[in-house]
Amino acid sequence: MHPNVRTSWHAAWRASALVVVAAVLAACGSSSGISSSSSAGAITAKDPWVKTAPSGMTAAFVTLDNGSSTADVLVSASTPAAGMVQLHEMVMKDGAMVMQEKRDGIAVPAHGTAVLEPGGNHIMLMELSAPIKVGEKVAITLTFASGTTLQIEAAARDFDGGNESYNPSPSGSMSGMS
Ligand SMILES: [Cu+2]
Repeated sequence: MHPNVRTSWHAAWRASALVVVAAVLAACGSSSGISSSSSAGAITAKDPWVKTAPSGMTAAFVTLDNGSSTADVLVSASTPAAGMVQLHEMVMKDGAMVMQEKRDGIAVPAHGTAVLEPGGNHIMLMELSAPIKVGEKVAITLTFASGTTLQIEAAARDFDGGNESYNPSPSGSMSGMS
C-alpha cells in the first residue's frame, strides 16, 4: 500500500505544479502590451477613442491590427451608449465627402491593419443615450466575421474635424475634412 499511496501523491503534486506553471505563463502573456490595447484572438485594438457629443450621434475610431495569416472583417459593433450603431465609410458624392453605411464591413487583412479615423472608416454611434464628455470611457463590442468579439474602451476626446454629413451643405462642405 505504502508505495502506491506515495506514487499517487507524487503524481498529484506534479499535476498541480504543471497547473501553476500554466497559470504563470498565461498571466505573462496577458500582461504584455499597453493598457489601451485589447485583443480578441489575432486582432488587437489600439488607441480606441470617441468624439465627444452633447447628444444625437458621434463617431468612434480605433486601429485594428491582425497578427494572423487569416483575414477577418469587422461586421458590427454595439455599445450601451448608443441606441443604434453602424459601420460607416466616407465616399465622394457630388464633389463632397459624405458618409454612408459600409454594409460589407471593414476588412482587416491578414498581417495587416485597418485604421478607423476621422475622414475615413468609423464606427457611427447614433441615438446616444447620454452626452459623451471628455475623459469618459465608452465600452464598445466589436464583432468579426470569424465570430470572435473584441471589447474596447474608447476614451472621449474633443475633436473639431471630421464632422461627416449625410447631406453636405452646398457651400464650404469640404472644410474640416482634411
Ligand atoms: Cu458616420
